[in-house]
Amino acid sequence: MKDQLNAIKIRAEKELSQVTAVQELENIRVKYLGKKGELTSVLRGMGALTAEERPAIGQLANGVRAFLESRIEETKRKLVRHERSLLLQKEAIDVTIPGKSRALGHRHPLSMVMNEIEEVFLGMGYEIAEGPEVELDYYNFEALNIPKNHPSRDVQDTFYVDDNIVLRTHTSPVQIRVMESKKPPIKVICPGRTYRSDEVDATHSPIFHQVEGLVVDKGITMGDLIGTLQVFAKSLFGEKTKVRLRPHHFPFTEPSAEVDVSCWVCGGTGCRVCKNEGWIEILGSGMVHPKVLEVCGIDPEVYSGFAFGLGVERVALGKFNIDDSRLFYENDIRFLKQF
Ligand code: 2NM
Repeated sequence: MKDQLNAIKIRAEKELSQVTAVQELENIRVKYLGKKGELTSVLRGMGALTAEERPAIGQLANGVRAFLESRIEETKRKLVRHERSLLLQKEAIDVTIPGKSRALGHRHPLSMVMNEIEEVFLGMGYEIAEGPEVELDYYNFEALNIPKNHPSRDVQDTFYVDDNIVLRTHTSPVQIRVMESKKPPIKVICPGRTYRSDEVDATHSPIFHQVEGLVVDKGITMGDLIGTLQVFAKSLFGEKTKVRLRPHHFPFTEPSAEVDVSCWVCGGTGCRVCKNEGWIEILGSGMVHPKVLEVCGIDPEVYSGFAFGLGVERVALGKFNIDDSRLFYENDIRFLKQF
């Protein structure tokens, strides 16, 4: 029996030294120390020993069991530690690897120009007004004193939804809505998308953008209009910029004028950008027609006002020296990245 116990000890020790996983270790424990284990069955056979043999063998057997239990515990600790360090290695994150940088976008060049224009007028105390892009014929034409036979009403120029509804051809209908809904003093600009049935080319698009301005109060004069346009032109094109008004005709203003600014490239001496004119046309303007004030419920004997309008694409083309407005709508990142 003594030999049996020593043999078990040697075999178990050898097996323990080769264990590589916690589960294998458990199998060994069951094999030797479990209910039906080898050591257990040897101990069961102790009843057959004589009273003299029993203490020595019992001591030896307990010693083997204690030895195996402690070796199993020790091996288990080693294995757990080893398995944990493997797992940590596998899951290690190298916090020193540089992060992926995200490409940051920016505003569209048309929005940049639009925002810049808005900032100038906000600085002069204007409010921003918005309105529907699908508009009643009444607000887009009728209230603006645009007669039934006016060419801008033709289907060649305007997108009709039905007889009474159009895609707005300018943002002026927003200003009619403002004048209808509030009393002077009125100081608003109306930025937004507008629609005309134009064939697409370098300077035309069926969708484009406008900013229109409107001031109505007692005693507003052409002088106020000119001063306002001067402040605006200098802010957008530089301090040296000059403004020039040429007589013109719009149904909704009287008198009306087209507005030129001195060329922002050559300063007025003449160059390729201004086609040797020294001046570049960017705005339409005038004193709001008495009939327009009247249909909005504003007494033209008491109040007067000025209005102006500009095309955002046109200003952006000039400001950024771009030769084709189709580039604004194609969303080609190589184009947009340049601004
Ligand atoms: C322009 C030129 C001149 C204009 C007039 C009005 C309103 F509503 F007051 F009658 N809004 N915008 C106007 C005047 C627009 O754009 C070239």
